[in-house]
Amino acid sequence: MRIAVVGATGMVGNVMMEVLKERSFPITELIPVASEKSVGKMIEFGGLEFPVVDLATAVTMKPDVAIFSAGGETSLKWAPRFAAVGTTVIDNSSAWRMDPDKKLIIPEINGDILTASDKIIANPNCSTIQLLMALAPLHKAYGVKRVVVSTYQSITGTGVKAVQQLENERNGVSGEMAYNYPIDKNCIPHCDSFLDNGYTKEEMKLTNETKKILDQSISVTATAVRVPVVGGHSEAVNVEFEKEFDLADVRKLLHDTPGITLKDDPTTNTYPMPRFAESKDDVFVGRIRRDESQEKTLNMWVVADNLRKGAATNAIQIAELLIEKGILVPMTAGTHN
Ligand code: 2RA
Repeated sequence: MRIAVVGATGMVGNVMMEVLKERSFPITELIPVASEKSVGKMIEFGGLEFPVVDLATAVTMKPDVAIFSAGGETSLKWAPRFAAVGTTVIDNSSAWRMDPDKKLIIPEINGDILTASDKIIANPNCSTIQLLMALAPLHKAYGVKRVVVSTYQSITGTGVKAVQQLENERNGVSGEMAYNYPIDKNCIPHCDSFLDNGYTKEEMKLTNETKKILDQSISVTATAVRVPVVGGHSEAVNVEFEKEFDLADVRKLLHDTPGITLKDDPTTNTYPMPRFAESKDDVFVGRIRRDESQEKTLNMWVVADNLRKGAATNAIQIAELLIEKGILVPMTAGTHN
């Protein structure tokens, strides 16, 4: 498979390469794509070295699949150009997520709707992926009616500049600011930009993407907060169901769901934490307890590495599913030289 990684030198791009290697994705040729300043740089992959190219060059190389993590503007402009030469695009930006003609996919939840006509496929937002991985099995069993979610989002969701800002602040060094305020010893209730309704884009992604992927009837209200953490995003989730539930059944359901690891035992101080989710692909669920203030409602705590299942791994799992379904096949047989 000839695969292009667009945004190869960025934080998610690097994780994508790691995950492709870890999962032995069937690659015959890697096409690392980045901005002009990185063109020509050699990227090691599977014992070989591949030169970074720019977008225009990458399109002419006709990759079988291109996984984008290079911002919405780049996706809007270049995804259609790759699709026009036969490439299947899996895009990690928000550009195509709410496009009515594009599919928004978490393989374990709605991967079965993919068809050969899907040439641009959207990867959901990281906080949506981990939330819905926990909600999907419960929705099937009890019908989710309403979700109230507060997120505690890692600075890695913002990128290298934010990680550098925290490091500088901890070392007492001044430097470029990724945020309007210090992030060290602070929480910033502002992820992405504000909208007219008083929510941020990040908060409305949770609402809109939940409706598109799981069920239009589900009500979601979110508060997205940036915290000085690097291992992953955490979410405090309050879920009201249509039907009554038994807590033991809920725990068993989550325990038995592929892609979910239950870490839930207050007697041994067992619960998920981002520090221990880092570099793992599962979504970790714990602190499951009935909401005693309202019937048919529970609270839970959901943690995942936002760069892996929240971005790179989910995108690569989509590509793997397309291969499994016989939808994604190499455009040119044999190895690419
Ligand atoms: C964030 N989910 O955490 C967004 C983008 N990765 O900032």
